[in-house]
Amino acid sequence: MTSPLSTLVCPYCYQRFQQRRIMFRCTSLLGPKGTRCAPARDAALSERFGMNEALPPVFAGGPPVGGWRGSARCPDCGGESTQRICPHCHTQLPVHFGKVTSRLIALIGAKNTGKTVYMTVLLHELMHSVGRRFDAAVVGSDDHTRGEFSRKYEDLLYRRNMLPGTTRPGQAELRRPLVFKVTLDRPGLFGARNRHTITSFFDTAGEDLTSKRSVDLNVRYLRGADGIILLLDPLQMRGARAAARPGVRLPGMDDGTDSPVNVLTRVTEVLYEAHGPAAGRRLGIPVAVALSKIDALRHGFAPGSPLLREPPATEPVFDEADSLAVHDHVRALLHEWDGEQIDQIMRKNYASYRYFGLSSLGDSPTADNRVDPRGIHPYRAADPFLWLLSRLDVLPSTKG
Ligand SMILES: Nc1nc2c(ncn2[C@@H]2O[C@H](COP(=O)(O)OP(=O)(O)OP(=O)(O)O)[C@@H](O)[C@H]2O)c(=O)[nH]1
Ligand SMILES: [Mg+2]
Ligand SMILES: [Zn+2]
Ligand SMILES: [Zn+2]
Repeated sequence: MTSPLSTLVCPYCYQRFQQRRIMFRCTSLLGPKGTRCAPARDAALSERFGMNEALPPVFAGGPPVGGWRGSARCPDCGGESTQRICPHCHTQLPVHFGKVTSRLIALIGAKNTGKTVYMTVLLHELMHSVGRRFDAAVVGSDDHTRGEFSRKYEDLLYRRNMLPGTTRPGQAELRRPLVFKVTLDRPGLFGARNRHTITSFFDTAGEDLTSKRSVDLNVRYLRGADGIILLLDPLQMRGARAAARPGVRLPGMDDGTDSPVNVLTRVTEVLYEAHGPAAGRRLGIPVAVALSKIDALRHGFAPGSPLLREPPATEPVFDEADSLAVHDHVRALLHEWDGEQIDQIMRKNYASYRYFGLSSLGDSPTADNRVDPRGIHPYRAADPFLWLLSRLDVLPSTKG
């Protein structure tokens, strides 16, 4: 899979580089030459992620041996280092990066669609119940991810029962994706090659998607992504607002908000620019289109709707038949709530897409926008992610 020439994509900055371009960071320990390399501010990390701490210097690693180089000697102090870093942003790469598959997943959607809540709940689910079902261990793959995820995201939602504020727009450069390693415990089923997968989540600020110019900020993330989860907020669709359960807070439709169709149109343009398929060909990147906040609308669904039942949870495989039933139901809902445009755009431009309906919280937030006292009980939150993994050959699926 990986040859010395193969191109890798950094899970932090989503920029491409070749295996042999991987750099190393000195340890700053006393080296064999009797000197110690002094830490200093790293300009690349500072510019990209606003990280200004003093760190040991970086250096080129030299040609990999047999496609892989796990350590290199610092030219200044002569010390050996195993800290491999991205040549663009200088972030330390996950262990085994370049040897194991990596899947970069961009999470996009208009302002207030529920992206930040969704990312938090999805990862929490993967680390707990869903992880158990698939015999998968999901762990943060670096200190920043582990610290940031539990301190900032999980703590706020799960311990303080508060919902996050608007993700700061225009700062895509400064926000770092959260990077997790998914390890599946069933090598027989999946093939040893795909046992470990590095997944990277980039949570866009909805406001970054309101104009063509600000979408460009996210171009690199969209260009580098292997799969996309596009969240659409039904409560921002005219036809669904009237159908929402009484008492549900409807999201405001101010200047920072944009219609789901406009967001999808812009994202599609960006993807064509990034991937540039031959004229007339559709985009190959798998896109999971998910209606969020389904809890506010489920009361109106006809009995028998697949969005009223729990997804099958017995087999550790992605259930195609169940997923296709949801797909058809969501397509009908899209037509009903938002006209045919979204479905038309998807059909015309994407070779691989699937519709989902989910609720991160399971219940609508309280009047003062806190988690419902009954707690967080997500509904079908993992489905889009599991579908992407099955499309990307990480998980097996049942035939539809
Ligand atoms: N009913 C319901 N409301 C939700 C759910 N998830 C999020 N919300 C509501 O949606 C609001 C926005 O959620 P966020 O996750 O912050 O949305 P976002 O897409 O990250 O927004 P920006 O960062 O501003 O782009 C929350 O404050 C909640 O009121 C859900 O599962 N059900
Ligand atoms: Mg957000
Ligand atoms: Zn050194
Ligand atoms: Zn990078």
